[in-house]
Amino acid sequence: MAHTAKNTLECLIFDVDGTLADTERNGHRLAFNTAFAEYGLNWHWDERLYGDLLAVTGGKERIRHYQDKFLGKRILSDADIARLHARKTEAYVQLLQSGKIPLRPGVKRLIESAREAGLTLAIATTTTPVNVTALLENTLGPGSIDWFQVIAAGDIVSAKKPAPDIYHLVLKETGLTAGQCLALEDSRAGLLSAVNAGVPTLVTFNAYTRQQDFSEALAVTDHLGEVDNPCQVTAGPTAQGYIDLPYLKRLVSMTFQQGAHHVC
Ligand code: XBP
Ligand code: MG
Repeated sequence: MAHTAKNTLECLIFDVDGTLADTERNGHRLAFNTAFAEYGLNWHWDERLYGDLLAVTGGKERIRHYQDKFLGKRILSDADIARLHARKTEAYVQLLQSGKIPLRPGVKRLIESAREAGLTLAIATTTTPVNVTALLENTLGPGSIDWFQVIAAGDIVSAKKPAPDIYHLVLKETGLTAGQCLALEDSRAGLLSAVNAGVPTLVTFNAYTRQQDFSEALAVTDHLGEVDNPCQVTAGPTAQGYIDLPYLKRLVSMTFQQGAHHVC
């Protein structure tokens, strides 16, 4: 017999890059360029090129893709890429420590209200684990990493987003079902990763991702909004200026306890 019970929200799963903060254009991109210059490579990823390169998730994978698809020759071995990427990570963490990359509107508010309500918090991201710690500690404060029950990040899974592996890992480690969770993502790759693990998803797009297809999302908005900085919901139920917990609970209650459907 078919299951028709509605799902109840127990956990928010946050993507990091582009969702918690606008980390790509003036964060990761600059750190890649710093590492390239230090390694004597005359590579420079401008804003536009970087937008194209974001189609590939993961920094090491992005460098490999750049030399294979854009330069058409293999200049760096995988070991060289790993060393270069380690330097990029250091440069990126330094940028975060300078405090120049703030959280996006509404992120702190939503995380704080989820904590007050006793919801589980988790992270599902492609980026390197130390980057997550540095972002959280430099925006939400020391110790904020401990607010998250699970931090699933980087090479912990072999297949990065859009593969669902990172979401499967979060579900396994929280012991929750996909329908008890809501993912917050900013990109098509992130959305596919979540929905292919069965996790209902809200998309907060940004300048790099606004044109992407988010048709599988329960709701799409330009950001989470604040009282004095209302968000614009472009798909899904309308919000009164900002996305709050009652709104997200409503979204999840629109879904039913049944198997995940797969989107390609
Ligand atoms: C984020 C990424 C990451 C960062 C770089 O994707 O693609 O690769 O750009 O991080 P998502 P690393 O937001 O979907 O998780 O260089 O540490 O890999
Ligand atoms: Mg993202």
